[in-house]
Amino acid sequence: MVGRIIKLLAGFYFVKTEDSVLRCRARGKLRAGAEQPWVGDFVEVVQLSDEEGVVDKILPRTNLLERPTVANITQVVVMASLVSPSPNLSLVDRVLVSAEQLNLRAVICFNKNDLSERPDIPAIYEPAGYRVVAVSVKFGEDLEPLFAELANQTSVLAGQSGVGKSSLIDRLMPELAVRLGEVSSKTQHGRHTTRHVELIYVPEYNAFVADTPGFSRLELPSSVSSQDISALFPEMRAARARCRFAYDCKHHNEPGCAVKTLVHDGQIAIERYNSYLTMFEEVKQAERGQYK
Ligand SMILES: Nc1nc2c(ncn2[C@@H]2O[C@H](COP(=O)(O)OP(=O)(O)OP(=O)(O)O)[C@@H](O)[C@H]2O)c(=O)[nH]1
Ligand SMILES: [Mg+2]
Ligand SMILES: [Zn+2]
Repeated sequence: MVGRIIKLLAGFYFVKTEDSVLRCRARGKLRAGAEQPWVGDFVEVVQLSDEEGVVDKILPRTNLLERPTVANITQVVVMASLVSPSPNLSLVDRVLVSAEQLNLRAVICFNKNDLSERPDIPAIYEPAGYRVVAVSVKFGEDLEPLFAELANQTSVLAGQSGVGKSSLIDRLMPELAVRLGEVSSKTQHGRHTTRHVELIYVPEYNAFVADTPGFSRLELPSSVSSQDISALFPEMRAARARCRFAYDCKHHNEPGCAVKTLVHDGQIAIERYNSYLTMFEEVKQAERGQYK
């Protein structure tokens, strides 16, 4: 029978089939490299008992997000908090670039709106066309537009530790009673910080949503090149063709740069432009290293 892997824990795959969740081992041939099953994979399982089975085959994947590692997703929900931890926009931009590289939709969710309202922050992302929501998960404020974005999708919640990813799952499925923790002032981690990727099915919205462990650093995918990186910023993508040096323009100090004109006119946020420059330099460095 066919099912979907919703959790990977201590070598066991938890596979949701139509009427139960089976605890499975994977066949030996499925344990390494591209053949390794991941959370989100649709698989063929052979049922052994009411609770157990064996993963026999991975069905073809549409995609595999590297970090957090989840297969067959349709969108990434980048989560950040407005306070405690303070928003790490560089991390937000990295997650967005990784999503663009896989051609995935992205939604940005700024949480803890109850502690501080920052109308300036969502505005940074609007020229790019991203859907941005500011919410308070804890007090249930402004969640409806976010839930509407989750409906009929397989979403991955991605972001720093303590931003409220598990709290959001808890709001979606109170009966699951996900364990949450206070953010420790020392480590900024929740006391019940999430350690495993878990895909949760929310029948009310016909939505799969993956809760994931927080992270504070993110390498760009190795497939991103310095020449292409500006195409992964949607608000820069179209302008590139109008630069005097077209696709050779680095949008740095070149004359006749259409991207810089948009930054100057406020149609590309300066924060996003600076993120672009930082990532460009980083990718360029890596490329130099490769050709030495
Ligand atoms: N004030 C406020 N606190 C919130 C809000 N949402 C979540 N929190 C608190 O933030 C802390 C961390 O929340 P979690 O949901 O565990 O964060 P997480 O993103 O899952 O963290 P990791 O699992 O470590 O990646 C908890 O103490 C929550 O109660 C909110 O909207 N407002
Ligand atoms: Mg969590
Ligand atoms: Zn340019």
